[in-house]
Amino acid sequence: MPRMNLLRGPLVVVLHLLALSHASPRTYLGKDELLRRQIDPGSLKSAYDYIIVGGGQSGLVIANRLSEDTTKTVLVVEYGTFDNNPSQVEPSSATSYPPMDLFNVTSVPQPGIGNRTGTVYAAAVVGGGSTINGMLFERGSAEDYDNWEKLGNAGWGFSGLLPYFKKSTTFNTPIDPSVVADANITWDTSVYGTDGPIQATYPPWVWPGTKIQFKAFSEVGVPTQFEAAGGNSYNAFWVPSNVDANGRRSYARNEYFDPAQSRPNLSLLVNYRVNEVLFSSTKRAQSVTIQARGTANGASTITVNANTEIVLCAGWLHTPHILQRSGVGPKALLTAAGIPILSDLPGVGSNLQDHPAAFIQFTYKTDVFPNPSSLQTNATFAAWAQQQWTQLREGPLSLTTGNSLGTIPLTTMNPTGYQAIISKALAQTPATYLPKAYTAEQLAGFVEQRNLLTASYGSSTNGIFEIPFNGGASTALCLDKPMSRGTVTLKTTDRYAEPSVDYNTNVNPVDVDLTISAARFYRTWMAAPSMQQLGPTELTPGTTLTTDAQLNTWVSGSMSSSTAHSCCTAAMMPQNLGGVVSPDLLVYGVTGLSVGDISVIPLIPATHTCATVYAIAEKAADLIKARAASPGNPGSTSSTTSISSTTSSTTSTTSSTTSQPTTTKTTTTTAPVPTQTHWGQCGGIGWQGPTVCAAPFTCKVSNPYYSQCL
Ligand SMILES: Cc1cc2nc3c(=O)[nH]c(=O)nc-3n(C[C@H](O)[C@H](O)[C@H](O)COP(=O)(O)OP(=O)(O)OC[C@H]3O[C@@H](n4cnc5c(N)ncnc54)[C@H](O)[C@@H]3O)c2cc1C
Ligand SMILES: *[C@@H]1O[C@H](CO)[C@@H](O)[C@H](O)[C@H]1NC(C)=O
Ligand SMILES: *[C@@H]1O[C@H](CO)[C@@H](O)[C@H](O)[C@H]1NC(C)=O
Ligand SMILES: *[C@@H]1O[C@H](CO)[C@@H](O)[C@H](O)[C@H]1NC(C)=O
Ligand SMILES: *[C@@H]1O[C@H](CO)[C@@H](O)[C@H](O)[C@H]1NC(C)=O
Ligand SMILES: CC(=O)N[C@H]1CO[C@H](CO)[C@@H](O)[C@@H]1O
Repeated sequence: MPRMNLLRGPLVVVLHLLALSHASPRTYLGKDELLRRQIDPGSLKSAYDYIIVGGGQSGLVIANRLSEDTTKTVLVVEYGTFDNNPSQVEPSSATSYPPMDLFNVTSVPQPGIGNRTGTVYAAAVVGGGSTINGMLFERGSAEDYDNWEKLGNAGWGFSGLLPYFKKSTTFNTPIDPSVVADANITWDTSVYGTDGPIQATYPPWVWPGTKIQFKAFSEVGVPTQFEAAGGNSYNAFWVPSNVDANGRRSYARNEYFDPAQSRPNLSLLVNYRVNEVLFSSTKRAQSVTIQARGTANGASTITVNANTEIVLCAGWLHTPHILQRSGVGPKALLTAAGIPILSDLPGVGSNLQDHPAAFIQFTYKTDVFPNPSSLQTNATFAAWAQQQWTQLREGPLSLTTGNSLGTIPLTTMNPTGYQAIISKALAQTPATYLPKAYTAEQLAGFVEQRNLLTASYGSSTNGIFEIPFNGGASTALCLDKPMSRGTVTLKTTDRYAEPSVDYNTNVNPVDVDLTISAARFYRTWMAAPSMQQLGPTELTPGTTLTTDAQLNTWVSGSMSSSTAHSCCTAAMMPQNLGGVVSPDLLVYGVTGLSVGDISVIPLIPATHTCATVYAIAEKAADLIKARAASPGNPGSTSSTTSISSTTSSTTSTTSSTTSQPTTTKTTTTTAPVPTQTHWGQCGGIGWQGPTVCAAPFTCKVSNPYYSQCL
């Protein structure tokens, strides 16, 4: 049992408060922090050595590292602004995403899941996804990254990335040894860095049911890893939260930007959108056009030059969108939009992957106390939990989205059927299930991916489905290695409107087979001997649904497209396989332009993506520094242009610049109301809540990780 300090007296409380104040090396949201280095557009310089497009998670990492060299000037242009709400660094923020920090986009109807649309998760705030995410700080398995290397990317396997995972992170000993001992939480500090910016640890609470679930996993062939972050994130394991010693969010803004913000050579401009990258006659990326947020299409833009390199970090949704607007993308699409083609790269905006998830519901007849439902059903317990948190920063409210995962190999989930699934995948004609626009090169690239994916389906050291658990009975079953591929496409009639997002969720029937395997395996887990003390009872799909056809119907009605892990839309792969960037992250067909964000991932890893994005960005910064230092670098001479305010009809600031006239159409996007509400479980944070709400309350689902009985 985790500690229940119900009898803890006032003296102990005071001592803890003292300890707390001594243990807080950082200041949060104080005067200095609010006076951010946020430059006025009027003080923009005509040129910077580096322009980073997007001050999200990866953009701030790269900005910090490049501005370590005091001879270099760095400008970051970010569409969002600062979120200074103190609640945004509290654990509870892991599960409530403020709409003001997100783009308002909904996917097109998804035929693979009953034509439902889905919420699109893309951050629009300084710090990007790291400012609003669930703080589950997980790395993929070694095989996930080794597959990237096998797709033609030397240096991007697990051993190549591990130094960057370490460089970005510090693991702190959990503050409550009794919780650690009781729950048998284990870790290996050697896979973490000792002075990396992002702080990670285990919060001082574990729901007692979690231990039973770990035991039950071991009874159905899923042993517990001692430490997953060293390349072993398959089977069952603990995952730290990216929080500091006081349980507060540790993220790109406070760990990478704040310490660097006083550097005179680093400038951040917020509330500006990068419209296009402009190129010289030799196709060297030369400048960006930027436009104040909230102004209509055709309003004035500013052109800022980059002497050395422009780095796209606008995320999976907008990095391909900006490339397409800039004339780098699929020829047919650009032609339809009237955009001159600089580099015909069909892969820009395709290869979209995420972890779609199906919601499976059980309930426990004889749950242990306390359990996640206790926060809803027991006012005394809820009051105690609140007191623990506000006075001691301990107890259940210290949890973010959760700290334990099962990431299950297919060979374990479906030992008698996995070979048939592999054979089915390999027998498919790839074009049947891929987006219609796929070229021969892209099809060849997909076949390479499929070979690696099917090998993973047969591997006992790589997970195919994630089962997050925290003592609750229900969960989201997350498909870690989908075969289906989606697209992000510029709207040809309005290139500044949000792009069209088509996940193509489950269009490949192999993905449905995998999900059915996961649902059946969940039943097996719930039937394990140790689980019987809890009395698990299935609610959905429901015990009467057993055949493939019946479960197929359930998957179609239950699955949703995204767990906010969208990626891979400017993939690092050879150009003749449909790739967009080379292993040094430079965009094919032009010079002086690179991508440093989650878009470059070729194959989605079986993990929540935040830690991986830190590693990618750290490695990107090293690659960018190295090429600037090498004598062979073509260098840069944006001699002619200086900053110039322009209107839509005169965006061309130099004759050598290929620019696209802006349209005069006003962008007014009214986001459709998402119809997809099949996420999460009811009542509580993360995966911890009960399944059913006691009358008169009903379940209100807010986002992938959060629902409430209201
Ligand atoms: C709601 C949510 C919950 C998540 N939960 C978890 C979790 O618990 N664990 C985990 O590991 N991962 C989680 N993730 C995933 C992880 O946070 C993201 O994969 C990661 O932050 C992506 O980083 P990025 O740098 O690629 O993009 P982002 O961090 O999204 O940065 C892109 C930035 O570019 C800006 N931008 C876009 N277009 C333009 C433009 N035209 N001009 C200027 N700026 C522009 C955006 O405003 C944004 O700030 C979650 C993500 C979300 C959104
Ligand atoms: C999304 O909508 C919210 C209002 O719900 C708004 O505050 C926010 O600015 C919008 N996001 C963007 C990127 O426009
Ligand atoms: C989805 O929409 C398509 C096209 O409108 C239609 O043919 C199909 O029957 C629909 N599927 C479902 C399950 O409603
Ligand atoms: C604790 O977990 C480790 C694996 O991480 C396992 O080897 C060990 O047996 C566990 N100890 C107990 C008491 O369960
Ligand atoms: C409610 O919580 C209190 C305090 O933790 C506990 O003593 C009591 O047994 C709980 N009641 C039920 C019905 O579980
Ligand atoms: C080019 C430039 O502006 N460099 C400055 C970067 O910041 C350092 C101090 O951190 C200054 O010394 C440099 O002059």
